[in-house]
Order: sequence, then C-alpha cells, then structure tokens
Amino acid sequence: MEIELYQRVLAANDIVADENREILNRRRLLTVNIIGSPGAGKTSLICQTLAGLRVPCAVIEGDIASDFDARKIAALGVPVIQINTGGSCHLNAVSVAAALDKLALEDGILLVENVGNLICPASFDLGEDFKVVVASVAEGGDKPYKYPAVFQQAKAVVINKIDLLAQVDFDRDFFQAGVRALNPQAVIFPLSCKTGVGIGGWSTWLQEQWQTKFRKLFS
Ligand SMILES: Nc1nc2c(ncn2[C@@H]2O[C@H](COP(=O)(O)OP(=O)(O)O)[C@@H](O)[C@H]2O)c(=O)[nH]1
Ligand SMILES: [Mg+2]
Repeated sequence: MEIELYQRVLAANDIVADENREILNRRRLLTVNIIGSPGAGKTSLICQTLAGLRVPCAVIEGDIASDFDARKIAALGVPVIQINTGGSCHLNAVSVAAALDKLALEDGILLVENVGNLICPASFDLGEDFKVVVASVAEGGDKPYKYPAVFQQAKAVVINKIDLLAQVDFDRDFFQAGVRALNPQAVIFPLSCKTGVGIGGWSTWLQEQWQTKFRKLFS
C-alpha cells in the first residue's frame, strides 16, 4: 500500500516536471539540479560558478529552513528564489513550478540547489535538463557505492574540497571507479571552491551545455 502511494506521488510529480520542462525550454533556459550532502559545497560551487559565467543566471535555493544560502546568492546581484520545504528532504516539481512563476529570467542558466541529501532528490524530477552531484573529499570515497541512484543519474560529478586531500583519507581512484561502474558517461570535475582550482574547467563545460542546448532548440 505504501509503495503504491509512493509510486502515485512520483507519477504526479513527473507530470508537473514535464510541464516545468516545457516552460523552461520556452524561456530558453538550461536548468541544472544540483544535489549533494549537507556541507558538500553546493552553495559554494554555485557562487564560484556565478562569478565566472558570461551567461545570464538565476538560482533556486532549496532548504528545509532558513534563507542563508539565498542571501549569499542575492549578495552577488543574481536573482534568487528561496524554497523552504518545511521538513521535506527534497525539492519537488510543484515547488519549482511556483518558484518559476516568480523568476523573470529568459535565455540563460538556472541553477537549482536541492536540499542537502543524496537519497530522495534522486527520485524527484524537477523538469531539469540534468543533475549534477557535488561530493567532497571530506565525505570519503565510498559514496557512489552507498548512494548509487543519484550517481547513476548525474551528467556530471563534482569532487569538491580537493584542497583538503592531504588532511583526509580520500581514495580518488576508488571513488571514480564507483562512479564509472554506475555511469561511464558522467564527467568528473575534481575542484576546490576555496582555492578556485578546477572551477574554470567546470564553468566552461557548463557554458558548453547551454550552448549545445540552444543550438538544439533552434535547429
Ligand atoms: N576547504 C574547503 N572548504 C569548502 C570548500 N567548498 C566549500 N567549503 C566549505 O564547506 C562548508 C559548506 O559549504 P556550502 O557551500 O555551504 O555547502 P552546501 O551545504 O552543500 O551548500 C562551508 O564552510 C564552506 O566554506 C572547498 O573547496 N574547500
Ligand atoms: Mg547550501
């Protein structure tokens, strides 16, 4: 019975996610669903990305409570909508639809920071073009093995906080082998939001995804 109810919730979510995708395509936006554990560096990555991109951007911030992250984005002069889920451990398509009504952005990139969690956000399509997982070396190298669904679906995997490699036992080969086994196509970006190392490669890749989508939309 519970499983049946959960499947109905997911099916209802998928219908709204498809509507979101249509709206986002009409507005010529590339939308990225950014998923990671609490503290992995999702907000830091968004801030670094916004600083380097030469494309109009907006951000949707998902949190259970507080607007700390949204205020960091607003301080950069970028349009941001905060969604407080009030306890739910993931964003859903309905909450993103409501946020889209309040965002005026067209022709650009929409970055969505999901609630800090590697499990539930994997099941809820928001209407995004693709998911990106942000992991950090401080979390350990076993995360792809323990939370496979989200790594399986990601178009890119960021390994953040590489400035801490000397301080933590992070086996990068083990981590990457775990990602590769689940998802051979995923692009992996080791970087540091603190030092900026690797941010350029990630930002260039993201901008290329936007350009590719636009070429596809207009051809
Ligand atoms: N050393 C180091 N700390 C980082 C890095 N990226 C983020 N942090 C810190 O990690 C903490 C959590 O970052 P935040 O971006 O808020 O993570 P989020 O919860 O995933 O959004 C903050 O104290 C950041 O300053 C990094 O590359 N290196
Ligand atoms: Mg955050």
